[in-house]
Amino acid sequence: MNLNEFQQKYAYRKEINYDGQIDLLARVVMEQKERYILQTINGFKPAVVKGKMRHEAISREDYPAVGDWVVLQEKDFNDIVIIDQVLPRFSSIVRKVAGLRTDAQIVASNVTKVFIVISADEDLNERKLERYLTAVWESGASPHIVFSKVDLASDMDSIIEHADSIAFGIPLYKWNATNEEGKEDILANIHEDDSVVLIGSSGAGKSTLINALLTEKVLKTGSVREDDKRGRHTTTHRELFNLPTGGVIIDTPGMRELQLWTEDGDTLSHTFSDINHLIAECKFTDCKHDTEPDCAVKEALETGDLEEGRWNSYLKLQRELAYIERKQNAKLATEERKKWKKISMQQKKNR
Ligand SMILES: Nc1nc2c(ncn2[C@@H]2O[C@H](COP(=O)(O)OP(=O)(O)OP(=O)(O)O)[C@@H](O)[C@H]2O)c(=O)[nH]1
Ligand SMILES: [Zn+2]
Repeated sequence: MNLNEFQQKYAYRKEINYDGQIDLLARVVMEQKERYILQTINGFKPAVVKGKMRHEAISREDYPAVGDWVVLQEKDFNDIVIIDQVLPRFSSIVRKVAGLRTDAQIVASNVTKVFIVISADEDLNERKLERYLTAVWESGASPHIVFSKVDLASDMDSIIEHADSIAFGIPLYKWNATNEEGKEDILANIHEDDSVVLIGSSGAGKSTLINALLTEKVLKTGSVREDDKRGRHTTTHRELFNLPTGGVIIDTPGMRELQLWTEDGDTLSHTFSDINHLIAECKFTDCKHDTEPDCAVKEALETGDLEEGRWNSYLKLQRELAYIERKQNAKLATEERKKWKKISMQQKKNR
């Protein structure tokens, strides 16, 4: 990659707040026991953090994580490069590590979109979906839902309808690995500056989907070759993959363990299926739970069956969802305008 390409690809990304030397910028594509592989302007390079960073680190979060943008210590690097600083994270997927005190391990950072993969061959598990959604909102990324195995679904329409009722306008996709139907739809929503992760139950079809998105050329079993000091080749399993159509997919071992705590109901407290059930009991389907008669929510608030605080956090989540949706719509509108501008410019040229 030459400097210009590198600059095009990385330097103008909105989440990076960096105005230093562009060729010192790199991204962490793998981490293993404080040893890192970086994607640099000169290709993939092994790296370590500078001594000062190690001495000053208080928690695991102070160390680089896969997806991090880092600044290198010096320009002319050859063997092992030194990481001088980790740029502030735009979002992070965190796994709580049980120990003497709860430590947080960042399993992926600077993620823009999380695709929640759910198998369509079984009934939708509301609580599980809500937990996943909450985990994604907490990370700072925005959720997307992929229904996999649609070839095995008995009633796809009702699953979509059901999901829509829980996931309020979050983008939904249908994916069938047997004929790759739905792939273009998903790829069209992973843009040049997106960093995407997939979460979901074991067996939901995440690996299958990742492989399909990456295409045969970049199969995720593919590894990075790097030269060590003696010029020998060593191979390492990468955890950040460039999509041929732009954007990257991050798939770390920690992501796989994430599903364990997301599926364990105790670790997340803000799930709202009880409220969804209440709302279903309101007399009017478009009840605003304000002045309407026979409002199940107001009744539950009065009797204390529903806590005020819980209702407020539900409303907050809804506002966040609405905000993201508006943002997404605005982005779509901008893209649409750009497309039309391009077309009309071309037409002028052709005149
Ligand atoms: N019929 C059908 N089978 C699928 C589809 N997608 C995945 N599978 C199968 O489902 C099984 C599990 O898929 P994986 O991609 O390994 O699932 P995973 O989510 O990566 O699972 P973990 O690695 O355990 O987290 C495999 O046997 C796949 O071949 C699909 O769209 N249709
Ligand atoms: Zn109501």
